[in-house]
Amino acid sequence: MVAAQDPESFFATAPPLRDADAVDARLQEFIARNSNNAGGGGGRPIVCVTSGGTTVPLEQRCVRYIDNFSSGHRGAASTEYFLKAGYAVIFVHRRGSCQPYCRFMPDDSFLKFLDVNEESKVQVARSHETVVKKSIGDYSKAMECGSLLKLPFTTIFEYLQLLRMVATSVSSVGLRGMFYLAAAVSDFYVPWDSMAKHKIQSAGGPLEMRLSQVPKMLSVLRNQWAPLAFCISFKLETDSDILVQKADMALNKYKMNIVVANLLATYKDEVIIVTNGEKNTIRRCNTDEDLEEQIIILLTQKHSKYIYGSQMGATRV
Ligand code: PAZ
Repeated sequence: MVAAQDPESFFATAPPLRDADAVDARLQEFIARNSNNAGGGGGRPIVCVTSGGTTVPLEQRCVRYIDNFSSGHRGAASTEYFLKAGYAVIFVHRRGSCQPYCRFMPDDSFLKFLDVNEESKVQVARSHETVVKKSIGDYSKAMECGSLLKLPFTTIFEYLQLLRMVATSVSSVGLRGMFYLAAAVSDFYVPWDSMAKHKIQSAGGPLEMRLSQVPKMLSVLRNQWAPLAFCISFKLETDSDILVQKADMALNKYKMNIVVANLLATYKDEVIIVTNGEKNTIRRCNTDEDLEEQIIILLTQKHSKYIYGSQMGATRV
């Protein structure tokens, strides 16, 4: 493993984001529309939800890559509950990962929820009618209100460039901006300028590779890109003995407002919400429930308190 590059050289050497100008234009339009006071509504608070795992390419013309564990379910479900709570959501997600309002579709085969009727027309199977109707209704509502913007990434390079673009833009909404960083982000990577250009050949025997540390962008997010935003990061561990300690460390080192700590073995059923001086365990009672519903209720309450507290002179929750 090689020491961390500084953030500036990470960005200077990363392959530039494709269609960056078009993405930026959509983002600016989204933020302006949703933070606009016109119409007397006072605008919506804006949250950036990151979701899914980043990849680390091993070759510039990429055949092989290292991946991170994450289906994107947490980010997709959370997006739905943020929208329900009146937020505008910038959904920064891994291409092909779980999407809002599609979580209940069978993932093994779409054929399971389709039928052919007597007139040989394809229709939704009765068994899935309710869930499909509800999903389409909720999705259409979010799209009609213009309160959901989806920005896809695959690699660590794309993810961090998008995060920087969103953060520097969202900083214009100050206290009303939130970051909910549920994506599983690579800690190690191969810098673009030292990466093999073509497919690595196996004829040379075993592969030896040194990975560099990805610069710790949470500090940069907090200190430079969006200093006033309400920041929530996630901490996933496999060892329960170190989980809370690592979450506390992230809270203090990166000055996060909240860290959501979870274990690989139980992350669907239980999380610990770690704030300055407080630890709340949230559990779901049965598998039909979304743990994310409870998480978002708690976080949006804390965000409101943060806005109010900051206006009164306090800075942390
Ligand atoms: O995407 P998913 O629902 O399969 O998993 C969610 C999660 C475990 C990736 C998320 O809760 C999380 O902990 N994200 C941060 C991972 C990390 O520490 O890098």
